[in-house]
Order: sequence, then structure tokens, then C-alpha cells
Amino acid sequence: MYIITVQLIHNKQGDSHIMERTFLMIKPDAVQRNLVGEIISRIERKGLKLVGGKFMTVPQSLAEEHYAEHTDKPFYNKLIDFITSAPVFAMVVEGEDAVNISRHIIGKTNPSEATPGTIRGDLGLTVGRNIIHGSDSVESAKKEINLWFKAEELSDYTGSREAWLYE
Ligand code: DAT
Ligand code: MG
Repeated sequence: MYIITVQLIHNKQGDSHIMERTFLMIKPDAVQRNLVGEIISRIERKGLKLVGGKFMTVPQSLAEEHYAEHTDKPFYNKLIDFITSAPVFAMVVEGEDAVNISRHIIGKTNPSEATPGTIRGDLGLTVGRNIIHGSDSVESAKKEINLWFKAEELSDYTGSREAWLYE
């Protein structure tokens, strides 16, 4: 079943904003380092709303499909070995501009270049152990959400704090 990832929302004044969903995955290194709570806490504090989540060991086929764009890269085999080596926590979060905002709070791919204050900048050291994945565009988010989650695993609900997050 196809999952909606972008939705136009109208408030009482008739203004509209675009709500997006994006796919995030806390990687095996962060799970092993007991950072799941810390990371989810940062995402929640930013105002992004959790609409789905699951703790799982990634099957080889899912890892290969998820990282299909990197098949030809020299680090591909190590990347697949790493992501399938121990459990991950996969999530879908929702919010205005969620794809962009989550990439910002995650920080640059290489933690050695990621700004302090970002998840990778604060918690990671090396590119092969960079803590978390986040979809890089609305298109990838759509693809990745559909790859990792079934429609019935995601919840549609209005957060009680939304009037304090959006005009
Ligand atoms: P991102 O995860 O920021 O979207 P990406 O899509 O370019 O980055 O790469 C996917 C993952 O592959 C990345 O999170 C870590 C790994 N990776 C990327 N570049 C690498 C490199 N030069 N050496 C080792 N691993 C790398
Ligand atoms: Mg990427």
C-alpha cells in the first residue's frame, strides 16, 4: 500500500503549510552505545512527531535495497556488513519541512566535519560509524518509508502541542 509522505495542512486562519514525513534509522553503533533514548529525545525536542518506530535486525536484502545507490562505492560492502551486524531502531517522523530539518539536526555525513550541536557532531567520530541515517530528499523519504514500513505500522494523529509548534 502506498504511504502518504507530504500533506497540505490548513490552520484556522486559512494559512497552509506542508507537512512531510521522513525516514530515520538509528544505526547499530548508536544502539550498542545506548544512545537510542538520547537521539529520540533530540528529535522529539525539536518538535518532530514520531508516527512509527521499530527495533529490528536488518535483513541483508533490505540493507541492499536501502543502500542501492551506493552499490559501486568502495565502502559498500563494509556499509552493508555494518548495518546488518546488530539491531537498529527505524522511525518515521512528521513535521513541517521534516526532511530538511532532520538532515540539519543529524549533521554532515562525516562526524569529523559535522557541526557540534548536531547528532553526528556531538556523538560520532568516524564516517563508518555515524550514528543515524536520515532520508536526503522528499523523494528518498517516500521510497524509504515504503521500503521499511507497512501503512498499518504508521499512526495518523494530531499532536496536542501542534498549536505551539506551527502558526
Ligand atoms: P548520508 O548517510 O549522510 O546520507 P551517504 O548517503 O553519502 O551519506 O552515505 C551513506 C552511508 O555510507 C553514510 O551514512 C556512511 C557511509 N559512507 C559514506 N561515505 C563514506 C566513506 N567515504 N567511507 C566510508 N563510509 C562512507
Ligand atoms: Mg544518504
